[in-house]
Order: sequence, then structure tokens, then C-alpha cells
Amino acid sequence: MTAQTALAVTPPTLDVERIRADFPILRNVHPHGKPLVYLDNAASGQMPQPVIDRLVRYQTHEHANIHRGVHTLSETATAAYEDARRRVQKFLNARQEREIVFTSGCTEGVNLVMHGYGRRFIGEGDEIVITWLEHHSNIVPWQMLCEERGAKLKVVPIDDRGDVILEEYERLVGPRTKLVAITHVSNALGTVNPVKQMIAMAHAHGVPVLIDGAQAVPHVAVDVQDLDCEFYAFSGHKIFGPTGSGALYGKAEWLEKMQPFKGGGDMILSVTFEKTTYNAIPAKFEAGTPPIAAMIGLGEALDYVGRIGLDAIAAHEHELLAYATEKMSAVDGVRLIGTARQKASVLSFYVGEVHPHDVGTLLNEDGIAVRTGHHCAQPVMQRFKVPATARASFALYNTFEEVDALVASVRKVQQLFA
Ligand code: C6P
Repeated sequence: MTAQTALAVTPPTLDVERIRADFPILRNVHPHGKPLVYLDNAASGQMPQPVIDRLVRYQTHEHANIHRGVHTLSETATAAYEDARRRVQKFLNARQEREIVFTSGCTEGVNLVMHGYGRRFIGEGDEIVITWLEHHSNIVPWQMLCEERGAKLKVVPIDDRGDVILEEYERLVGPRTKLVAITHVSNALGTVNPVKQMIAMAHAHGVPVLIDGAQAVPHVAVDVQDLDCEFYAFSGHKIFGPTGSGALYGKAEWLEKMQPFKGGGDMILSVTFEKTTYNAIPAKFEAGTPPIAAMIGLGEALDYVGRIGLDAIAAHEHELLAYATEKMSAVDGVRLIGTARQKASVLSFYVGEVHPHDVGTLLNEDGIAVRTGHHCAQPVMQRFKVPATARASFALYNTFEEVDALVASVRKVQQLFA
């Protein structure tokens, strides 16, 4: 189910205070002596106690290397790691466990597809279609590939609201297109792309699709079978798991055809100096000792989100975003960057002529954490003719009072520079 359909039904309400109690950092950190108002969730989410506890339990009782030992600890660690894979499979509703490749995050997932699929199947004169909304991690790998292979990057423009222009997309996908690689939710603007429709449009030309789900998974229920995408990449730390964790979903038939991205231990069946035979998927793509604890933590984080329910989370965040949009729009001199029809979590803004870095510094004095800068999406900044924005991004534990604190602080900034 997508964000669009999720909001059409009446979802259960969130007990936000109870949820906040699960996140120790929210009560333990006081920037400038003020309670922390954490609105930088698009950069990284905070970790709930069950995930912290799981990491401690793993390190205290279960750690050993995986897939390599017959001793009890190794078997325990292996079972926990593979159980985490099943949790990712369930979370994304993938058909099979072997369609889940653990990665260090979304960036590695995209790079894996670039090396594994791109270098095998994309050649001179072929085209890769992305959108103007992409994060650098879904631009730069494709530029590298284009340079190496003589392929061409085609970029679907966005309109003044920050919505992808679908007619242009339709025009750009054609017989030369070998891959569509698009973000599900824009990190700089919050635009929710109509990915299901875009995937179907690509498939009409027989083109496989990679979805960058980094900003979607904490906010939108994702069902890869329903979307029917070939690849879906995300990072664990944005969905309340550890940094260094993440996953790439890939349809088994594609993962099987792809070449491994990294060579090393665990991704082989046999090695001689003459020839190496690769392991089956997903091990083929998981060379070396992985961050075992991080993946186990990721599995726990996905279960945590699953227990609360993404429909309820999406509805709460939608209300927060609507409230914040209305309140911020009423502040003199505030310009919102990105007003797409469907948005998730992100409010990017400019206050008068004040540089966003100054805005961020002043908000921090009130205990409010936002991100300022180009958000690793420089083409989006260029499109809106701004060098940077201040960006508030919401998560399940944010409250309306925190939005009020943000607006009051922005008002102070505006008055200071008026
Ligand atoms: N965006 C932000 O503040 P990694 O760094 O691999 O976990 O995620 C990369 C990435 C890929 N796609 C999108 C849409 C993203 O937003 C991000 C990470 C953070 O917006 C850090 S730049």
C-alpha cells in the first residue's frame, strides 16, 4: 500500500507519548539546556530501546562470525543474522528471503545495482533514466557508469511544486532505456513519487526499475510485490536501526543474472587460482564479514515499526506536516521549498534572506535540530535557485508542540533579521 492509499482509510491513532518513552535520547539530550526537539529524521532516525537492547544482548551473549563456524556461538549469530533477513523480507513483502541482500545502506544498494546490473547490461548508447529529485547517491553512480560505458543519463524534470512531470518521463523512457532509477520520496522536498505508476510505465517498455527507498521506508508502507519493482534499496539508520545496516531487495531472476559487486570470503563456492565459482544469492553479494550486529538491530527496528504500524505512522506524520506547513506559511518571509501534491515528512524552507546555516545555528540554540545545506541533492537546489535550505523532517515520535517550538524559533530568526 502506498502513502496515497494509506491516507484514504481511517488509521489507528498513535500514542506518541508512549512511543517517545521508547527513545532514550529524546529525554537524555538537552542542547543549550533545552529539551531536544529532534527534527533531523531524514538525515538519521533515533534508536528505540528494544533495538538498543537487542544490540546489547547480541554483543553480550551471541557474537561470533557467521556462516563460518560449527561452534554454538557462530550458529547462534548466524541464526540471528538470517532471522534479520527474514524480517526485512516480511517488512518489504518480498517473495523470497534470498531476494534480500544486506548492504551498508542505500548508497551501497544503488552502487551494487550499478556494478552488478549496470556494468553487465548497460553499454554504449544505452540510457538510464533518473529524476531531478534524486539524492547524489542515485546520480553519481550512474554518471560513473555512463562515463565508463558511453551510456547516457536522462533526467526527468520536476515542476515548480517539486512534482515529477510524468509526460516528460513518458517521453524519456524508450527503446534505448536500460534502467529507470528513481527515488520513492525526495529527501530535499518530501515529494512522494507515484512510483507504482512509474514502474508500470517503465515495464511497458520492458525496462527494469530501481527504487531508492531511503526516505520512504520510515513513512510509507512498502510492498515490493505490489510495486513490482526490480530493485528497492534502503538504509537501516533512517528507520531507527543502526548505521552501517541496510538492504537491497532484488527480484531473484535479476540478482541471479548479475555479477558480484565485491569479491572475498563467503561469496564463493570454490576458489582455485584458475577459477572461482560464486555462491548462490544473496551470499554472492555479501563478501567479507558483514556488520552482523547492525543487521540484527535492523531486523529489530523493522519489527518495532511493524508493531506500531506504518498506516498509523503515516497518518500521524501527515497531520504533523500539514500543521507545520500551515503554521510556517504564516510566518513573514518564510518560503517553503517543495509543495508537491503528495509529501512525506519533509518541510524545506527559507527564512527571508537569512542563510539556512544561520537559521540552523539559531534553531539549535533553542534545542531544535534541523538539517541545513543542499541535502546531497544539489540539482534540486539548482532547480529552485537556492544554495541550500533549512529542513525539518518528522518521525513517529514528533509532536505538535515540537512543531510549535520550531515555528516560534523561526519567528525569532525572522524578527532578528527583519
Ligand atoms: N539522505 C539526508 O539528510 P545513506 O547515506 O546510504 O544512508 O543514504 C543515502 C540516501 C539515498 N537516498 C536518499 C533519498 C537519501 O535521502 C539518502 C540519505 C540523508 O537527506 C543524508 S545525505
